[in-house]
This record gives sequence, C-alpha cells and structure tokens, in this order.
Amino acid sequence: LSEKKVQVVFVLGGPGSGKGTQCANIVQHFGYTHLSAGDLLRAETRSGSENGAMIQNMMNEGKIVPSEMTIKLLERAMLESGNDKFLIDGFPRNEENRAAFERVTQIEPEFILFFDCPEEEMERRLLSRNQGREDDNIETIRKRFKAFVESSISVVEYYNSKGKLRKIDAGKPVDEVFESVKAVFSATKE
Ligand code: UP5
Ligand code: MG
Repeated sequence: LSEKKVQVVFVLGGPGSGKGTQCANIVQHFGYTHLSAGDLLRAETRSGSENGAMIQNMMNEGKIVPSEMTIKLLERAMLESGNDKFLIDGFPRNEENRAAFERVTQIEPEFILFFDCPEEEMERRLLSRNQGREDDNIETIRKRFKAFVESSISVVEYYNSKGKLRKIDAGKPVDEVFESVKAVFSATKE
C-alpha cells in the first residue's frame, strides 16, 4: 500500500450522523471506494474467525475494537479493491486508532469529512433504522454516544487543529447534506 499513491478521506461523525448514507452518494459522484470500518468488523463477526466473538461483544457494548484488528481489515479491503481513492467511514475513533493507522500504513488523509448532528436527531434516526443492527437498541446507543464524546471528538479536534477538518451540518435532510458534501469534494478537485 505504501508504494501506491493512495488517497484517503476519513468520514467521521456520531452514530447515526449519516456517514454510510452520504458515502454511498459520494461513491456515485466522485469515484471513491467506500470502506466502513463498522461494516468490515460486522463481516468479520459473521465469518466465524477466531476474533469474531470478541469483536461482537465489544460492538454490543459500544466499545472501540483494538486498532490492529480494524487496520488489518482496512488494509486488506484497500488492496482487494484495486482502487486508489478511499472513503474510510467510522475510523479512526480514538487517538490510538489514528496514530496506529498513520504508523502502519504511512498514509496521511487528504481531509476529514465531519458530520455534525445533534444527539436527539441521531437517536431518532438509529431507533427507526430497522436494519437488524444488534447495536441499535437504546442501551447500546447511549454507550455509543458516550464513546463518541469521550474518545472520538479528540480525533476530530486534532484534525481541526491541522486545518484538515471539513465540517458539515448533518442535521438536515439527506439531499441538503449532500449538497454541502459535494461542495467540499468539488473544491478539493480544483
Ligand atoms: N439517515 C441518514 N441521513 C439522514 C438524514 N440526513 N436525515 C434523516 N435520516 C437520515 O444513517 C443512520 C440512519 O439515519 C439510517 O436509517 C439513514 O437512512 C438515516 P447512517 O448513514 O447509517 O449513519 P451512520 O453515521 O453510518 O451510522 P452508524 O450507526 O453506522 O454509525 P456508528 O458510528 O455508530 O457505527 P459504525 O458501524 O461505524 O460502528 C459500529 C461499532 O463498531 C462501534 O460502536 C464500535 O463498537 C465498532 N467500531 C470500532 O470498534 N472501530 C471502528 O473503527 C469502527 C467501528
Ligand atoms: Mg455506518
């Protein structure tokens, strides 16, 4: 990976802020491959791998899985895709994730898309999602919010201090949010 010229955009935001929804739109317009760290971890729990049960337990508690596991899955998915432009959704979630990814892959993200959304709105969205996600119950949702505030916000602040944060008001309807997203990607193409 380090030999290839790889472009990475981290897509961050609280649980239910719309990361997955907007990434699907970005893929259609800007030629990126979408890699959701959470989706990769969920696939790993279904694969029956030795770490599957541990990952599942951590996700049901809203805890952040050790970086080595997440990074291994992300690296594999990047290599398998054959693409060189990636949206990495829902990662890095804490300082340790961030530093480990940089150290292991030597990749510096182009910028960070940050979906800023009020917690009441995220809660409403998650409770009505209905896609069978085991962590979409009110107890786990509260734990996910807590982990976001306690661990993930510091990563957002880190990139803000480096001038790499592109903050989006994500509390609006999907197509209005995408208008703001498009403006960010169009601006960086020039
Ligand atoms: N929706 C979306 N946008 C909307 C809008 N503008 N207006 C109205 N409704 C909107 O959207 C959520 C729901 O809202 C959907 O029904 C959608 O239609 C609607 P979605 O796009 O799915 O939001 P997203 O931000 O992707 O929410 P998600 O629940 O996936 O976020 P999380 O960050 O909680 O979940 P993730 O899968 O990233 O992680 C899950 C767990 O995995 C973590 O809690 C953690 O335990 C573990 N994990 C790690 O340990 N390490 C990692 O690196 C990544 C994950
Ligand atoms: Mg998601």
